[in-house]
Amino acid sequence: MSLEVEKKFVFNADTEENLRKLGAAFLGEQLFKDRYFDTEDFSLTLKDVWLRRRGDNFELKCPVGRDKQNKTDTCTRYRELTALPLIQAHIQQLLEPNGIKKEGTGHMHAVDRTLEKNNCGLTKGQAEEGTSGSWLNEFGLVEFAVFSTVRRTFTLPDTESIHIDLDYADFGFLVGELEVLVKTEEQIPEALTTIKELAEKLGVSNSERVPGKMDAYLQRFCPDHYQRLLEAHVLHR
Ligand code: V4E
Repeated sequence: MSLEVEKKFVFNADTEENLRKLGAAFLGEQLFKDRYFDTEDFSLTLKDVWLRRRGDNFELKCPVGRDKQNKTDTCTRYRELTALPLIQAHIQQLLEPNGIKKEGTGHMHAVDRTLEKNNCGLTKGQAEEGTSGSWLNEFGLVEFAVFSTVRRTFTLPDTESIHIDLDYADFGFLVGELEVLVKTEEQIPEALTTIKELAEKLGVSNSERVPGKMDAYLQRFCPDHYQRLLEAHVLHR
C-alpha cells in the first residue's frame, strides 16, 4: 500500500524540452485503458473513493486526511489499494458499514467468494476477466467511465521517488502530474515541499487547481454525475 501525493499541471509543446533542460530522464511511454466503477447512486465517488480497473488490475484510491485550514493547497493525497481482497473488504465496509446489504443486491458474500477463489488457484490480489464481473455485480457496481491514456514518464536525477507524467487521454485531454510516493502520512509534508520546489523549477503554477482526466471526462460525458460531485465538494470548478 502506498500514499500518493500529486500535483496536476497544464503542459504544452515546450514542457518536454524544459524537462530535458532540467536534466530529466525519459523513463518510457505506456498505453493503458482505465475503466471506473461506482454504484448507480454514486456511493463511492461521493465519498471521493475511486475504483478502477487498469488493464487486468483493480485499484482503489481513497482520500487521506488533509489539512482543512490550508485552502491554498492544490496537491491531492490518496491511499492506493491494489490487493483485490483488501479492495473488496474496503468497499463492503463503505457500502454496508453495519453489515446490512441494500435491497436488491447480493453482495454480502462477494468478499468470501473471491477469497475462496483465490485459495482455489487464481492469482491472489488480481481478478480474472471471467470472475471480475460477478463481484462487481454483487456490489451493484457499474462502469461509468472508460478511456485510454498515453503516458510519457520522466524522472529527475537524485529524486527516484518523483515521477513526472505527461498524459494524453483519448478524448482529447492533456494533463501533467508531479507525483511523489511515500509510505507514511508523516512523510507527506516533505513530499509537498518537494513538489512545490519542482513546480517552481518547471515554471508550473503551484496555486492553480488543474482538472484531472476524470474531472474533464465527467464534465463532458456525465454532467449529472459531475454536478453531484461538485455539490458534494469532491470535485471543484
Ligand atoms: C483520485 C481521483 C480519481 C482517480 C484517478 O486519479 P488520478 O490521479 O487523477 O488518475 P491517474 O490516471 O493520473 O492515476 P495514476 O496513474 O496517477 O494512479 S478521479 C478523481 N479523483 C479525485 C481528484 C480530485 N478530487 N482532484 C484532482 C485535482 N484530481 C483528482
